[in-house]
Amino acid sequence: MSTPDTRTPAPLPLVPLHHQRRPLEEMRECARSFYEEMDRRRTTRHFSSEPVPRELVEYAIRTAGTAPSGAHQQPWSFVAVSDPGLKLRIREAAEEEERDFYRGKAPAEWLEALLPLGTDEHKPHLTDAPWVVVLFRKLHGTNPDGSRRTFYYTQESCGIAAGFFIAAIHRMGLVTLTHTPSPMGFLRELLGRPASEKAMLVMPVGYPAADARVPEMGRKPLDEIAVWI
Ligand code: IYR
Repeated sequence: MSTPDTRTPAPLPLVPLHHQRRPLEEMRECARSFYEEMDRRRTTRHFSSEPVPRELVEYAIRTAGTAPSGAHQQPWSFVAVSDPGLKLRIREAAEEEERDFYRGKAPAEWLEALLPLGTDEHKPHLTDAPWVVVLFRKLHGTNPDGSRRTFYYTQESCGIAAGFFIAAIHRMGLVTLTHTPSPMGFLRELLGRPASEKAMLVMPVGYPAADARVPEMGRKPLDEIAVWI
């Protein structure tokens, strides 16, 4: 008798789905109130330095970790930084990259697109915010024998997880911002991540500053973003 090949994965056992069916009226109310809550979310660059308990950031990361991912490979690491010295080093390195970006490296069209938002190379939120959470995308995994394991749809998976994270932060009454210093290679080194991971988003997390401001702008209405066929 041949021994079974333990490397061949078997389908997982199926368990009942826990699904709470709601009356239609309640569904309407949930749909509306969730939309309205998410529509109140704004990206501000003005953070308070008031501390935020680690437990809250843990819940946002737990929530992000509930995101669907390619082949359920969960190709993400969330590195939460509160150490002031490390936040300062992240800020200094990000501002150095951003200086080059804003002073010539970026194509004119890109800088023009950013003008209405008023962004520049100064990133005080990276030291003002009590937490800076860096989302790393796992480019691949490792098999038990040490060989490389391909991960699928890592960009999509991490994008969805980031969305969950942002929604969780908003829902608990905090603010965050998706900062994308470019290039981001310095983060892997500063935060001691392996070569198999690539920094994707830098998200300061905290309370908004008392005088926080946001650009006056709206969102596209439904008929501009939805197509019904
Ligand atoms: N990475 C730069 C530039 C930037 C790019 C986009 I697209 C934005 O929506 C905002 C900023 C920065 O973080 O400032």
